[in-house]
Amino acid sequence: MIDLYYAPTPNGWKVSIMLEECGLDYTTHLMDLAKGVQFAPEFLKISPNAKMPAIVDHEVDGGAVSVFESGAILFYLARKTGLFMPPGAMGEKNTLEWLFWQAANQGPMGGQLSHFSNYAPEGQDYGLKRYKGEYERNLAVLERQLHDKDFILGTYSIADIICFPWVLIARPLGVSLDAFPNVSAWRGRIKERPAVRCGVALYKDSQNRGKHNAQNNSVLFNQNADSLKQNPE
Ligand SMILES: N[C@@H](CCC(=O)N[C@@H](CS)C(=O)NCC(=O)O)C(=O)O
Repeated sequence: MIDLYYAPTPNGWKVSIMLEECGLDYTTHLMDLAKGVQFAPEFLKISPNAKMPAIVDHEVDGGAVSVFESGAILFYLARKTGLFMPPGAMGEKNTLEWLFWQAANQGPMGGQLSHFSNYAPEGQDYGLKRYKGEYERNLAVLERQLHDKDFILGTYSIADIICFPWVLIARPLGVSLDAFPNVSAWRGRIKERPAVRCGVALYKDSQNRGKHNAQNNSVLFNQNADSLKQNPE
């Protein structure tokens, strides 16, 4: 059994999709991020960055294993199951490149674009323009990668699973995929997979959708070092 610490966001979907794709048994712990449950000392032992997704795998010889950061979780689960990663050292290397790319580029830029378009006070034109440009730049990277293949590494893998959720929400972020036909077709192929539909539907009713924003929630939107200092070991 795997414990999944989750909220229904693109970063959460990466892991719910993977668990569904692998057919693994899991128990979902829905996290109310707007209330600050991510800073609870028990959760920080699992996820020291105070963010979901995270998992605890209880099916390991010698005790439970916790994993934080979506890219690390997908890699761990691909290794555990032997699924959704091309074989061999080169397959692993190729996969890691895209996991790191997503976690260091597409994810943070998409996250900032989401912040400025959905949650920041009005009138943040520079932030909005910068992160829309960066989000689109990352779409262009994917567009080039997909010009001669159906999936990022040729066959469906955790490289696709990690990148898909931030492309799924392009329209709510105010970005059209018309200029990215390869990405648009890839998105459509992945969206139809039954496991992907299940993963994205998990606790859909609990999505934030702009309800909590920078003006009415100081837990999620005004964090600083003190957010973590309040809960020392
Ligand atoms: N790089 C992290 C990003 C995780 C992340 O940003 N999670 C957000 C929700 S999408 C979170 O837990 N936010 C709570 C907070 O910022 O306090 C990953 O890919 O796992």
